[in-house]
Amino acid sequence: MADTIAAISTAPGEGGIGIVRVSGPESAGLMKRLMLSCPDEIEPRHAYLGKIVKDSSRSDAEIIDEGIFLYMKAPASYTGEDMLEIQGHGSNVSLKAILAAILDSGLPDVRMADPGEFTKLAFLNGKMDLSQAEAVIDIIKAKSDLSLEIAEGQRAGRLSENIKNIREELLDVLAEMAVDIDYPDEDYDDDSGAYGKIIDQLRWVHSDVEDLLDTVSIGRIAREGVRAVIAGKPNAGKSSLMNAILGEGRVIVTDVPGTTRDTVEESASLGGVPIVLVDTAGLRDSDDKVEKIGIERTTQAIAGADLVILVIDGSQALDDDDRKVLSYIGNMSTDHILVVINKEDLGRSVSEEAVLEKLPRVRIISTSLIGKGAIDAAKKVTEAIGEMLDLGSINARETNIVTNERHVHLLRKASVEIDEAISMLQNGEPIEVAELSAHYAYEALGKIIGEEVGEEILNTVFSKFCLGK
Ligand SMILES: Nc1nc2c(ncn2[C@@H]2O[C@H](COP(=O)(O)OP(=O)(O)OP(=O)(O)O)[C@@H](O)[C@H]2O)c(=O)[nH]1
Ligand SMILES: [Mg+2]
Repeated sequence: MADTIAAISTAPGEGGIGIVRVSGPESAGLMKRLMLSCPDEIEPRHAYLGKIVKDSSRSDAEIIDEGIFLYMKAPASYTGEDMLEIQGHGSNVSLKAILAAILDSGLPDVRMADPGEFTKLAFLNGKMDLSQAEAVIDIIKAKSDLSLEIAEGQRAGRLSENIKNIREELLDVLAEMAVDIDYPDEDYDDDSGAYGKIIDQLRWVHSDVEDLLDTVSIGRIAREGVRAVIAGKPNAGKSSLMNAILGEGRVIVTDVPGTTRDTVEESASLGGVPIVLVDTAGLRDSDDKVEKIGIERTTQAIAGADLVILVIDGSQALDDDDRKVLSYIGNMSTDHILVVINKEDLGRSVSEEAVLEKLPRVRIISTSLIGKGAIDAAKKVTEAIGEMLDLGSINARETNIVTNERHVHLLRKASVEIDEAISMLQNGEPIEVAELSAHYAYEALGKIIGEEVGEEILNTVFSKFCLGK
């Protein structure tokens, strides 16, 4: 018989309510043991209010808490097994006491759940496929509206459906290839050359896989956020800009050039899209030991940026330091550069033309980050970032966006194998080898939804879960 597993499912700490969850054949038995005056016939999905005790069979049963008992009968439950939820007050002490009462109940094979074990059971019992199970942890860990939207679509099975459709197309091609292997003499191909039709079909499948792979960069943004690095000469107003966007005095601002000596990271949301803002030490030639290290960190941050916001003090004509910074940024690989000509309130000594001369094709805005101007400036900058990265076009409600590293890896594998199958057929290699490649692609796609995955992969996937889910 299967084990009965139990865990505290709500987050540790104080809360209005807290939930202990149980799954397995002893669920009903545990309800009878822990609920004072529990009815003999328990109605599934009925909320019973009752006293929670260690052992209801004792006349002097000590009351731990009062709460709601909810019993769900297999297969109509999250895990597909019998389940019990005990909802008590959100106190660490009482929840631990309830869990201890379950584990010490003496009922057979009752044990503590492993992290993610409830969801693993749901997968093993066919309640959801693997990509849906993975979406459950993405929902729990979502840090922005966008990542939540993507995860919810995946949980609802939208990615799975997409993958299943691609696999079906591929299965059709595999069947045709098998016919060709079995009856090589039958010339049923059209005139477009041997295997013309099969090659066309494989191309369709390939482009479907590539469509999904095209979403990976947005997926990474949803997961990790856009990395926007604020760079520029000392005293240009970088930290002022960071504070303006965050709407708080997060970093120190002074009129001393070289105030910021280290990179400072902070997360924010741009219309639901996560963004990681990085304030940096001002770029200039320096002999100061600490400042030099800071500048080294600035250059590293710039190298890893999705977008660089270059802040220039517009009240003073460009000097050699400015020109150095402009050339430096101009040599970077990213085309996402936003130039902010700051200190507009002090008059304008830097023209857009002078900037464009060094940095053609960049977007330029001018700001004043002092006083009330800061709110306007922050708005201008965030709007420009949104437009530059085309964040408004992300439609996570209707399209699948691939965020999971495991899925990315498997999609890439499928793409490579299909590509290989196509070239083999084009080069007149035996169809058997091409079929093998197509078959590997089919397998790789299957692994996304959890077909043909081994215990090891399951363990890696579910070990990322928290206890009680
Ligand atoms: N007049 C005016 N002053 C500004 C503006 N933006 C920033 N300042 C001032 O310029 C000085 C430097 O601002 P910071 O934000 O610390 O500049 P920074 O680029 O972070 O400087 P470092 O950390 O030294 O590299 C401060 O005294 C700010 O108040 C602006 O738009 N107008
Ligand atoms: Mg600063």
